[in-house]
Amino acid sequence: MNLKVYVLVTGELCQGRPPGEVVEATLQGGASAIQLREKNLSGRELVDLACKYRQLTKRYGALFIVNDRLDVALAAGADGVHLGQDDLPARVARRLLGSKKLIGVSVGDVAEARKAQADGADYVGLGPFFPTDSKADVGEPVDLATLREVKEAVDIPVVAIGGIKAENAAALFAAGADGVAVISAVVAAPDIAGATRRLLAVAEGRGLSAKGE
Ligand code: TZP
Ligand code: MG
Repeated sequence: MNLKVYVLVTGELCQGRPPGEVVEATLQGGASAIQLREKNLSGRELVDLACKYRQLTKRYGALFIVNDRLDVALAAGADGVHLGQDDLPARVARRLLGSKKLIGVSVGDVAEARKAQADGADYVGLGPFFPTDSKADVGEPVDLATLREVKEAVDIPVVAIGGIKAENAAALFAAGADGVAVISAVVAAPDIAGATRRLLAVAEGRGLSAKGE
């Protein structure tokens, strides 16, 4: 499961560009996973978009995860679903999805991470590490010490989230993050593929160069 550069795509944050084009551009830049994250679309709109993202991610060999909506994930043949602390419990989602689909759970501390793993999660998203405008009610900030503790506490991959960009991601990987999940650093970037390449370079320990390659 490659979650090194995990891009959450929310149409409203794509600066007027069609979300399908944004997904393709980030895949061209090397995104390893894409999440459909929409809070204001109808079920029908979500399924249409999810089927589009499914085709694109398949073509590029990337994972495809749907936020919140297990029904949409199943309808589109996504690889899995991502759930917050107030969504369907992971244990219930696991029962409904069976063993083959991925379940990600948002956590903010060690206790939530342990519970997510016990409930059948395949990875946790830990954050927010830095201030973000992309999510309201984002919860208490998480620090690098907590990241190290969560890495010790669970065996599943830990993906860092919240205000992450190429310039601040290295410390997270150094502290053990298996990946970084980003919205604005990629989907709002003027050069979406370039922004993705720069994050991938940091994830792979190649640092930042002028061209991000
Ligand atoms: N969960 C915690 S912070 C966050 C989510 C979905 C938003 C991340 O967005 P950005 O733009 O990368 O800060
Ligand atoms: Mg949610």
